[in-house]
Amino acid sequence: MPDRRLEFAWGTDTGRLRASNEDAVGVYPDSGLVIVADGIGGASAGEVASQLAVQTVTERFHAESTLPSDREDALRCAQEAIGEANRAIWESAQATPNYAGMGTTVVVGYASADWLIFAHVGDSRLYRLRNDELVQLTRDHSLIQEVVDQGFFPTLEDAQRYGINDNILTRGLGGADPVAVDSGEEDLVPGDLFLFCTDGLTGMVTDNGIRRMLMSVGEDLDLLPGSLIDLACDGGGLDNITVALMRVS
Ligand SMILES: [Mn+2]
Repeated sequence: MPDRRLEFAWGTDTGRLRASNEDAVGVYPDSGLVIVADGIGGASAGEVASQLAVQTVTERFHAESTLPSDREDALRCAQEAIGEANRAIWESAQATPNYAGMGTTVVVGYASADWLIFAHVGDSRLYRLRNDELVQLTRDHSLIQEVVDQGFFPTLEDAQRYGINDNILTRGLGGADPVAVDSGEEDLVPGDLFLFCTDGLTGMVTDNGIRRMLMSVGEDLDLLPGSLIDLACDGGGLDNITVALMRVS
C-alpha cells in the first residue's frame, strides 16, 4: 500500500430533536473509502436503508482481492456499488412490510494517493476546502435545488428563506428502477480538506459557517467532527448529523 498521505476523521449524532439516528457512515482509512448515507422511512426503516447502503458499497469495494487502482475502475466500482445498494434496499423493502417505501441518500468517495473519485444520489454532499475556498462538488437531487436551477431563486438559501421545502428528494436509493448516479473526480493537492456530510449539517449551518469551521482546524483532525456536530446542534439540531473528513497532508 503506497503512502497515501491521507487522514480521516468522522462522527455521527442524533441531533437535538430526533429520537433515533437514521444516518449511517462507513470510513475505511486503509482503503481510502468513505460512505455517508441518510435514510428515509417510517419506524426503523430509514436506519435499515442507510446501513444497507453503507454495507453494500463497502462489500462491493472489498469484494475483489485488490482495490480499484485507476480512476476509471474506481468510478465504475462506485457506480455499480450504488446500483447494487439500490437493488438491495428495494428487495428488502419488498420482503418486509415494515420496510415498505424506505430509501436513502448516499455519497461515496474513494481516494488513491493522487486522486479522489466520488459518486452520489440524493442531498448528502461532498465539499472541498482548498486555499480557504469552499466548493460544493456534488449537486443535490432535491426539489429545492431544481427550483434554483430553473432560475426562480439565485441560491438555495434564498429559496429556503422563501419557504421552499428543503426535504423533498428528486432521487434516492430504494426504487424499483435503475438509479441514475452522478459522479466526478478530483486531483488531490496537499492541504485539501474534503467534507462528506448529511443535510443535518447543511440544513443547520451556512456554507460560510462550515468554511470557517473547516479553516479553524489545527493538527488534530479528530476534533473537527465534534465541532461541526456542535455547530449543527447550536443551529437547531433538527435532524441527524453525519460528517466524514479526509485531509491530504
Ligand atoms: Mn437528514
